[in-house]
Amino acid sequence: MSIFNTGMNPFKKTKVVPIFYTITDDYAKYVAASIHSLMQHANPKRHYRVIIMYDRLSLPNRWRLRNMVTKNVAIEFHKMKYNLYMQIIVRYCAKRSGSGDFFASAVYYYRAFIARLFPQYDKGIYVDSDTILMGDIGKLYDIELGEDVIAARVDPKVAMVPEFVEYVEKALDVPAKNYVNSGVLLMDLKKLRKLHYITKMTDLVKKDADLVAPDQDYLNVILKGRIKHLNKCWNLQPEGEDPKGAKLLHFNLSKKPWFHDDVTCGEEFWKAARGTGFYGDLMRGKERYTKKDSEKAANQIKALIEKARKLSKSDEPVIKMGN
Ligand SMILES: [Mn+2]
Repeated sequence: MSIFNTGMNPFKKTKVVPIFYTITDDYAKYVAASIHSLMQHANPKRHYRVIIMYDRLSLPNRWRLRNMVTKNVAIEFHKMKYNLYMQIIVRYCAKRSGSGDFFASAVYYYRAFIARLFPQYDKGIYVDSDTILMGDIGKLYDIELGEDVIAARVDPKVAMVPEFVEYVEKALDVPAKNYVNSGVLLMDLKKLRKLHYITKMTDLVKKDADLVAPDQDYLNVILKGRIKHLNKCWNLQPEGEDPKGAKLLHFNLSKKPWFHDDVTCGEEFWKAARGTGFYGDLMRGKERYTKKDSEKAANQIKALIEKARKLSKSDEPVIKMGN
């Protein structure tokens, strides 16, 4: 039978699906669970490549992660270099950290470099480490972006907190109904390159504005009007949402299942973690987690809300795209 009468493009399906994670040593044990869940739901007929962008990831941890490789899911590492763009970001992060702002860490910005650092790919997926796959990530990759530059889910945490709604609308000039969460991104890397995304972002970073979720705020401002909205099943945040039909769980801005017992869908995390070499580390981490740590995490979220409240008082947007 000819390949031309199957109604499908036979070449498209054989394309490797690139999935990017960005981590430091602290995240290795969580990303292992996410990658394991990805492997368990991968289509055996397709090929996937997990690319871990990192800084300060020990050799033993790289070994342990690399050992997870399967027949159709490759694992690669990419060490971040401190080029001029990174220097701008690191300087900004150093200045902003210590203000209860746990987002002011350079690792959050690595996803912005994917298009520039990986010219061999035209399309790619970025996934946060605090996630568990419940379906085949290849299906996310197959979503057509059309004219849009990326696809992401409208951030459900924003609608839950009036201070956040006010913040994104006033301080960022982005309608709350359009503001997306950057924890799961389907990216047209060609378009991001053409846009010079990284230059645009560092130009904004240089303005040194105080922000609630910097990398995510920049993404929303720079790509305003050019973001396709993903179905919530691809970034389902179990705390306060019905997890039925979820293809990807994201433990975003909530109690983490690796620290707490009473987390919705927490068992899915532990199920995935059990198949990795990090299970013992995770158990020990949970045992060591104290009430004080838990209070600290809750206070960080409170501090973010307070910051959002303050910043939304400004008459002008806090950041704007320069002309
Ligand atoms: Mn996250």
